Amino acid sequence: MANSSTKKWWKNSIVYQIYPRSFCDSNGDGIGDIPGITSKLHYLKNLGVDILWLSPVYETPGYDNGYDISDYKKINPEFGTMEDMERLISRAKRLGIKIIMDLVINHTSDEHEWFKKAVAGDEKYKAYYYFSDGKDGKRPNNWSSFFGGKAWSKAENGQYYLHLFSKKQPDLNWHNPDVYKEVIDIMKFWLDKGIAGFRCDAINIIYKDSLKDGKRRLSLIGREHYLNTDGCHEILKRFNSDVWSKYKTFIVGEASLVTPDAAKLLSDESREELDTLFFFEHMEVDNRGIKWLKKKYRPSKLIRILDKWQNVLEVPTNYLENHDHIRSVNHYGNTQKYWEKSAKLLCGLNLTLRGIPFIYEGEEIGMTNGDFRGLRDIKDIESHNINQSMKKMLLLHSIRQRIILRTTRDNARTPVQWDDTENAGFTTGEPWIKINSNKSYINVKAEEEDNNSILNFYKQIIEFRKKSSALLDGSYRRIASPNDVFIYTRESSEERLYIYCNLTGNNKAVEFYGDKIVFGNYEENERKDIYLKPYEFRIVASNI
Ligand code: TEU
Ligand code: CA
Repeated sequence: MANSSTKKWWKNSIVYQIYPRSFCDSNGDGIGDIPGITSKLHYLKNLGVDILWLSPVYETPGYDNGYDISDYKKINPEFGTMEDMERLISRAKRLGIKIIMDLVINHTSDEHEWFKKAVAGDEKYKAYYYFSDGKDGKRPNNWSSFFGGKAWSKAENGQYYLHLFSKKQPDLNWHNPDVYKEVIDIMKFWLDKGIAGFRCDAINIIYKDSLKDGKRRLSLIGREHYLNTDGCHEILKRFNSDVWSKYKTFIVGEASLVTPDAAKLLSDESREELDTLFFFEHMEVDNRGIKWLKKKYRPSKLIRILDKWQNVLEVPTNYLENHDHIRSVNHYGNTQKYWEKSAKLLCGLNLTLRGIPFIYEGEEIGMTNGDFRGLRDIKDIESHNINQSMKKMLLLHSIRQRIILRTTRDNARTPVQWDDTENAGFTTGEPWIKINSNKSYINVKAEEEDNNSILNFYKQIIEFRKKSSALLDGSYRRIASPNDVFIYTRESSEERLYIYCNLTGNNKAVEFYGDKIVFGNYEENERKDIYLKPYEFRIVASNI
């Protein structure tokens, strides 16, 4: 029997998420690709990354940038070939970097063979999806989609089909054992190629208990029929015993709308389902019911949420950014005067909480939201759908534009800024989406040359973390502190660290714990009753 530490080989890893389309373009077509990723492996190694999570690289018509898969065993030709993928896996392996892939199994593309056969009338494949004649010619139920609008559309065969996301993404029917067999086979196909696990997309909504009407509410009508169902738990347990345990994988699930209780059921070790999961509550800290309506961001609320989740999960994931949300400096920091300070603070926070830190491409150089000129620069299917819904509500163009530009997922999907040249070193061609003009000072090259840069701060803190038993395996405890300052300890049998995070742009008076400052962009301070400067981050060690 493997003991817990070999079984959890991933427990002390740093994970870096790549959105391949926006990472690095090797052939000048303006689209990031797999050889582009391979060319940056040394950069990632240098940063201290242990695991790469690749957003989908499978064959796709690309309506949701690869989250609409048309063939799970082929590579999107825009990204390269299977040989390119195999080369990436083996080069990464040589550097000691593991790769996990995105597994999107709530739905396929409507251009997948299965769906095409289904629409053509093949009964076997019709049973892979949810088709229905509807009620008196109307939709089968009142469910709404995650991307706005209704969750049912009509296929060419005249029948309705279910899609919790866009109509280009029909939901798979997880009651069908054939669907299970197909997915097991896909997972083995990739694990046999040497990948180390999966990030399971939208995993807690895959199994629909019933297709009854949902309770009326502001968003996601129908959710009580598919969120964290017993059927979903059952599938995860079977994935685990049939595949994951045999390959010693690392499995992280994306679990939207998850509560602490539901999260424990999905990821506590004894349940043998997911290894860990992404919760969303901190991303929604400033939502007013739905993500398109915002209220003022309050750091104290963020602190409460993060503190709560630190105590929920056995191995939490920590993330402040991904391809679905705005950039963290825009969300929780400051993009003006305190851009650099606040990006470093967020780095410190993300890398010193208990659990596995996830860094999203570009976060390590403090990239900011896209500087789009208008809706014409926006590519995201979700934004386009929402725009249509708001049009139906007769909202003016200027209002729709303001709402969408502030929140669109494209904010995090602008190309990684490698240098300050015309296309930021991302491509020699025409980029698929607008590059941020702040590439002139926010870019990898400039930050590599500056010892004091955000990028070098990441490197230093990753190095610090790798040597610290308190950060790797220690306990977590919050300490009472003034509003909007997050102070916590991380403690192992060898060391006790006090972590100070001032989440505001003001000076804050705090009590001084511990003995000596061991990390931070501080200036020398008094020992007692010290002031934290705006967005200051520091680590203080105490002798134990
Ligand atoms: O997101 C699923 C999800 O739970 C959504 O709520 C997500 O937060 C969405 O972006 C709302 O704005 C996953 C992927 O991360 C996303 O990129 C895909 O578009 C989606 O699944 C469909 O596959
Ligand atoms: Ca390319």
